[in-house]
Amino acid sequence: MPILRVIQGDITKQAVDAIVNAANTSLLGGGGVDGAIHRAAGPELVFECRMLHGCKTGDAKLTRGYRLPAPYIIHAVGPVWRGGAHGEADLLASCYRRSLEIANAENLNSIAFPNISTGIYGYPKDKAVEVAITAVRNYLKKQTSIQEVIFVCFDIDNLTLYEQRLYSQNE
Ligand code: AR6
Repeated sequence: MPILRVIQGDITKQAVDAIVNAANTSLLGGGGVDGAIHRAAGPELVFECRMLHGCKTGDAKLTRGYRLPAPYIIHAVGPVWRGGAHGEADLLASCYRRSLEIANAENLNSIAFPNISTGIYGYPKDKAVEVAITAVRNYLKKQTSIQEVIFVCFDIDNLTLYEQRLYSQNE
């Protein structure tokens, strides 16, 4: 059974096979974790992103990691929170599932996720943690190359929510 872990930190520093970016549909960079990833990966990243012609909400696309310790970046586009009745939970779950599918297709072993949509896109953190962990656990029931999934929390609120949710029901 693959390992699920939570840590507090900066996802750009993680030495895993792929880090996931919380991108927007243009894939051309932005603020938050997206800005941090583009700064750390270097200017080559946006050149590769330009060739991808954007990405739909709920989907994800792969690039190289350039100057990051991680060799790959999976750019996922989370939903903007609009009250919860606009398919937000399905779209957020789809981000996690598609990212894992892409990692598996590349035969990767380890992947690190940020807390997609819980910053600028305003998804309530307590609701997002449920969607994220459920989607990842459901995906990992299948045969997959992935051995380790790390949830990298930047803020203490998310860290606390993930620790409660993962370590109270994991064992
Ligand atoms: N490492 C890990 N997590 C981080 C880091 C980091 N270096 N920096 C921020 N976070 P956000 P969204 C956390 O706003 O809500 C961009 O402009 C942060 O605390 O980055 O999906 C894109 O281009 C929060 O928990 O992404 C889009 O336009 C989480 O990352 C839009 O923001 C996500 O916050 C996407 O909004």
